[in-house]
Amino acid sequence: AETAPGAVHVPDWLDAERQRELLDACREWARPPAGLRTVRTPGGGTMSARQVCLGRHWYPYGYAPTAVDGDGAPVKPFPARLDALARRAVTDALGAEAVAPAPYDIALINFYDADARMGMHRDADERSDAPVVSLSLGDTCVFRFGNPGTRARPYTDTELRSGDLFVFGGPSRLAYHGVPRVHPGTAPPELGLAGRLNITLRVSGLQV
Ligand code: MD5
Ligand code: FE
Repeated sequence: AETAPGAVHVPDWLDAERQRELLDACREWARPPAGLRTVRTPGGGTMSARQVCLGRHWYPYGYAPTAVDGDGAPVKPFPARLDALARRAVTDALGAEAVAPAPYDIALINFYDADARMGMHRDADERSDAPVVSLSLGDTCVFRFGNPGTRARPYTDTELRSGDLFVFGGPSRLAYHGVPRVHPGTAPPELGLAGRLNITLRVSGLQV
């Protein structure tokens, strides 16, 4: 369903087996070295969602080829199969003509516990207008979508559940958005995940 022009929510895009595979992979990526980290913002705060990056570290606000928070280990590589997954996602949500020519090369994986939130922000650190692909696992959250160009209301709140795909392209690529709330204990029991995980796949537009 189209939430706004270019912003398409596809519930249940990943079946139970694909969710399990992606969760297992996320658990591997979350292990040190260069595993799960707390992101420190330039203002001296910390993000409540913890993060793992593949391809490049997100160093608020920008991308760095080396580790910047945490243990100093080099960032893990971005696997080619995530590029294939992102292209399938964009094709399913927006159509083949929306698929970027450049390969997807960055994954930001956010881990939300019951109290984690993400404030309203825009994702403007990529030098590419390729759609951002978002995959959710575990607990249901409230995803808040703002307006392209302004932080102001009205917002559109949508629940994102385990297995859901959201693609942000076109005029929605630079829209304000956030995660005001996670609903604890709502993950599919067979997944065995307490909390929420979100995987975003992105085209950096940067030289390697
Ligand atoms: C999340 N992550 O649920 C969200 C899903 C982040 C972040 O916001 O920056 O890691 S991605 C939502 C997103 C990405 C790019 C554009 C837009 C939304 N948008 O224009 O609404 O952890
Ligand atoms: Fe974002």
